[in-house]
Amino acid sequence: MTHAPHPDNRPDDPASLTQTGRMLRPQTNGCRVAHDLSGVWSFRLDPDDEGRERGWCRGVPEPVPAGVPGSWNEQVPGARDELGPAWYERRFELPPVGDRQVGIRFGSAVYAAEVWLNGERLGEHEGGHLPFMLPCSAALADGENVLVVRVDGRLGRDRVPPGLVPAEHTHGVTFHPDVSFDFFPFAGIHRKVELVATPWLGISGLRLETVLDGAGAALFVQVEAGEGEVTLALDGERITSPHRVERERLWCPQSPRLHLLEVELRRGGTLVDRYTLPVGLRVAGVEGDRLLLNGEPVELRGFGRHEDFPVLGRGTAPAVAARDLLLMRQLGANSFRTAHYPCDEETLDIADRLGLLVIAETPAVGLYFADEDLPRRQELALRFAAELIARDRNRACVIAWSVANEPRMNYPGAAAALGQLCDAARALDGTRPVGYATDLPDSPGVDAADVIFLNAYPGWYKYPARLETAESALGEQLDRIHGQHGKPIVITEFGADAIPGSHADPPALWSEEYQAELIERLIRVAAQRPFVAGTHVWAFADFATAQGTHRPQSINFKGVFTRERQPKLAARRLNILWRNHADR
Ligand code: GCB
Repeated sequence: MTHAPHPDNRPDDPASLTQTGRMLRPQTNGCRVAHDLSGVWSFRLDPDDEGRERGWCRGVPEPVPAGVPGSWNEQVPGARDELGPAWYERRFELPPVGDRQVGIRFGSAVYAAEVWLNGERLGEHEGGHLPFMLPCSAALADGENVLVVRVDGRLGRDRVPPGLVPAEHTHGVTFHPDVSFDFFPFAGIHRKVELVATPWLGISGLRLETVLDGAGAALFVQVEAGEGEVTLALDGERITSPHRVERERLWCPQSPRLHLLEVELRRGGTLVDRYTLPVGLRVAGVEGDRLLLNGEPVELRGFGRHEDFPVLGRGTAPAVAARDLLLMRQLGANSFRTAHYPCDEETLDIADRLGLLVIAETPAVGLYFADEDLPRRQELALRFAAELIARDRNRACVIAWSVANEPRMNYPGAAAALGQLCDAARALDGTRPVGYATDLPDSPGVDAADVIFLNAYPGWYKYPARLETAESALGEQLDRIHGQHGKPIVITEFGADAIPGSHADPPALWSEEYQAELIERLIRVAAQRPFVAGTHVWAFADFATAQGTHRPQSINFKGVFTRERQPKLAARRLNILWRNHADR
């Protein structure tokens, strides 16, 4: 265990708080305050981008009310296709923070945010779906405070995920707004905003690692903190690092045990800081062509899941996350992928509690490798992977990183760029397998992954309406990939659109029967192959897309549940297939 002062952790160093915010999620206890600023904010679109010039950073004129968290697109009438910039304002009285360093932490603002407090610029952050903290002690007023945020959700080739991408680097479909990915580019403040007060020179970082060790495991705890004495307790008992635990105490889908880790920092006998964390102890890895959990082969059964719900857009709500993950468990699923970006932290809290195994994906969907702006996109993809790993590295539920989804491989630099992303993730966290979801498993670059995440649509985009051909095509593809690489394969996407209420006998494209039948047949093909370590149906629920002629009602209907979370036939079918698994 180390508890040397973190070099960045100096009272007047803004970087220290930013770093702390990334690594330690806010909490309220006797030493720390996390004051939730969610609620009704003031909002105004700024399509001409004149707000800066007009001084809106001191207060937004003629606003409308808007809920945070939430996207503005389905919330504010008329704003559906507007991607900003837009301005948000929230006034608050300073809660009793005492003599602590204070920052404002955003769970996610899509795509870029610039923040002012009482007219003073606090900073900015690029990239959605990942938290950032801006120190604000010096700008705080004792009474009322005016927090203003400019959010820019516009698309660009120099952003990740990229937008306005030339057609030769997309799947060849045209959307409005002009995205190269298949989900609506919702914009806004999508997750909690918190005013966070932490002790000066307190606990700034925590890193956990569980290692199998004979009949049990050893938990290593590394604490970064200011000067002083650090103590650890697990479930109320003092421990030191490494700490041995028996096998029955390990976390797994059948038994998602969480233990309460308490870290305390004392100076001269006085308690200075305290941080608590529910932790699951488990080990994820790959051996040969098997994916392992706690040293045993594990099979992932589940879905790709978007954060998407009517009116909220991509704004998160714990009730929606709880319903989704409870439904997954009820069906017999044990896993999901956070497609195509990191999911909300409260969703991961639920996954930890329910024993769901998560493939955590970065926002790097639709990467392409043409020269224009390439260094910028790669820099962002690397940065976002690092931010994701910093946020989620101590999570039991997260068992693998996916560093991209369906990168276009038609440029010579593609394989090297993917290799660099995988290596970077492994260098930051050597405790989990790394991969990227690909629809092009025969391209160079695949070897950079520890697990092959395969997106495949036989029976839909390929061989539509031909169920038997779809089965044999998937079988051949799996055997070929396995023969070439000898690695475990998780089928991270397969499925078919089913318009809710559309029925056909015999099964036909777009009907609930066809979707159910195709999913069942392909799962059976995978089940015959022990090197297939998982099947994730695309998708858990229907979700909004941009407008395009191939997306009726601007919805991707590959959900097993509707967008409102009502079951289609496929849900029943999956339940029959999955209900007898021991780790339900
Ligand atoms: C894919 C993409 C996913 C799409 C899906 C589809 O391969 O990864 O984002 O939504 O196909 O339904 O076309």
